[in-house]
Amino acid sequence: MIFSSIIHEPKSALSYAYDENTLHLRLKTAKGEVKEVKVLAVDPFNWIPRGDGTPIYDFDKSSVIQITMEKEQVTATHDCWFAEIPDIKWKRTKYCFIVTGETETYIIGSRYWIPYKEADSVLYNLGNYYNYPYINEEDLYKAPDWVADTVWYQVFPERFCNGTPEDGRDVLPWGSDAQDGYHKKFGGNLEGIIEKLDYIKESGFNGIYLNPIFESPSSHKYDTTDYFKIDPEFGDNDIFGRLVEEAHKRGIKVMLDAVFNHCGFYHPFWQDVLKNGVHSRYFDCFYILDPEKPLYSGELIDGLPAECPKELLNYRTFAYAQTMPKWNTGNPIAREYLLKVAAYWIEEYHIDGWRLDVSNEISHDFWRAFRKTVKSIDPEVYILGENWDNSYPWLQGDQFDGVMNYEFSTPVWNFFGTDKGNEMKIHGEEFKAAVSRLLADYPRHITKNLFNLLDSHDTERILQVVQGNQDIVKLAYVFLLTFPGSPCIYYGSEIGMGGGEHSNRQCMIWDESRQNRDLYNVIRKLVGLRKEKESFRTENFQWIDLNTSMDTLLYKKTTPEESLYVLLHNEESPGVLDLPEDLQGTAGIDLMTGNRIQLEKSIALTSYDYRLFSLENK
Ligand code: ARE
Repeated sequence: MIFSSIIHEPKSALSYAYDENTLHLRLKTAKGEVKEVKVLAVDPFNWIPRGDGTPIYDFDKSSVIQITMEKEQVTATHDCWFAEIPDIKWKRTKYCFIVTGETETYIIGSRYWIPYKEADSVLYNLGNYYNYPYINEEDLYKAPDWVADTVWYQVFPERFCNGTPEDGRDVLPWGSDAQDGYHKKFGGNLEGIIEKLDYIKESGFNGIYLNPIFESPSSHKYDTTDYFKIDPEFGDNDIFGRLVEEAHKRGIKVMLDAVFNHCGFYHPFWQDVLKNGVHSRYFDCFYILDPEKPLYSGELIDGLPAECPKELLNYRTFAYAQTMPKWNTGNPIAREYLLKVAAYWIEEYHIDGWRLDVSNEISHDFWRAFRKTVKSIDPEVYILGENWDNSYPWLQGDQFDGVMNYEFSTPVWNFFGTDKGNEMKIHGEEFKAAVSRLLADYPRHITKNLFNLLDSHDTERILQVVQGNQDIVKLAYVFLLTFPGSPCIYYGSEIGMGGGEHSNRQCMIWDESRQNRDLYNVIRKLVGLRKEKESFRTENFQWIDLNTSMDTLLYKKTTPEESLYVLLHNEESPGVLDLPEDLQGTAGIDLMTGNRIQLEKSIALTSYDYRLFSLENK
């Protein structure tokens, strides 16, 4: 048995309280090596008097629960086993694993891994059991219930819709520059978003994520001047209040972008530091490297400091952007100020979520204080981090409810992206393994609250990733909208807009004759099905092995009522696929057509084809 491959850790993604009475346990073993895993679980204080009049207590072996674990996922290297320990009413649990390989069985405990013996003294040696000491309610991860049922729409306000084109602002003609720069202004504003709320609603979205809208000199607004004021180019605070009201009337949640890692060059605290140096009361709100040196070198261009080599920077920033001085969130003045911002937009305007910019570079300590502030006002507010990597340290119930799941996006880009320019091109088996690892690396109740996306304002649009192939884009959206977690669609991608990393913020195309309405209708259908069917949303996801060399994948999502089967044929050439025997001859519904079907022995697939079947669970 390859012991070095066996992985388990209490109080991790492999051992966590699912709720106040339930423990989820996972064990990873070398792929293909283990035939069966059982978990023995017990209340560690379950002792009974020996009954011979002596004050001796024996461990009550009859209290031990024995559960055979299910093989939950298979990654590139490991089989991932899962078991749920229910009804832990006394909140304590000790446990160990009984692992059976081809020829041997071992007891896997917290201190020793020993050959299985019938001897009770070994099997019930609690000193070798793993310990989950106590399930405390206040430690539980708990996200708002509405998040898992939300399909988000990301809006980049400057480029979405100009609701007041006649107001005389100095902006470029709408859509006049396909290769738009990040600092050009086309006039998108809040009135425009209000005007398009019916479009957003009719498309099926029930949440909007707005990139920053507070006062700032740039078009992206990630360099904030005033956190309490809507940028005048976008409107004003009253118009924002109306936007939230109109969105809520339509059952649409509103999430804002909190840029708390840094502020903009013209933020008054930073301006005070530039003016008064070490004598400023805000000096320690930032990270100045050498107080004796000037704070920035070079002239101002269009009112902003030019880019300067990082060696010349005399304060910490986002990246090396001189216009983005990093907040010292450990400083009481800075912390109080930012928490006041967080509270203000919830209390005054009833927003439903905060997306946290550059969240992985701000201290856990600040985020714990942030969560306490936000949840004390409204526990239903969604806290979403912008972390680009595995984020379990932020998702243990004391900080974030979810993160932007770029860990989901990356294998999707690598699998559906074509070879051209895609140095990380992967095929079916690697894709399945990467997705399985995602599902095995987060607790199940976290997975369903992650924010899954194919693209955003920081990435190439999905159409660009797949070199303009609209059929492959459909496959990617089928996967996004049937995967566990809250999906988000980036404005314009639903109508087939493309664009690379520096041309992905174009003005929205509202002329339907220039939109890909076929793609839009497929996405709208899938969004509708997702909102209607639990099988689309459930975190119960299983790959089904197909004996094929094609990049054709089949997975199922199971609920008590039905099993959803999703087939993705990520191949340019048509193909004929033999279905697994247990599916042959079964009756179900083709969800894209609504027709009842009888599954045959094999199925003919066209280029970049897909199917969604629903089979009733008898
Ligand atoms: C602009 C240009 C950049 C240029 C930069 C120079 O777009 O090409 O290098 O100026 O200063 C905002 C604007 C950007 C602007 C930036 C700086 O939207 O247009 O860049 O400000 O002025 C990492 C961070 C992640 C960050 C991305 C951009 O981890 O937090 O980089 N994303 C947020 C916002 C951005 C915003 C900022 C931060 C700053 O979403 O829109 O930029 O407030 C890998 C790494 C990630 C990395 C990712 C993307 O996956 O793992 O850590 O994200 O690549 O680079």
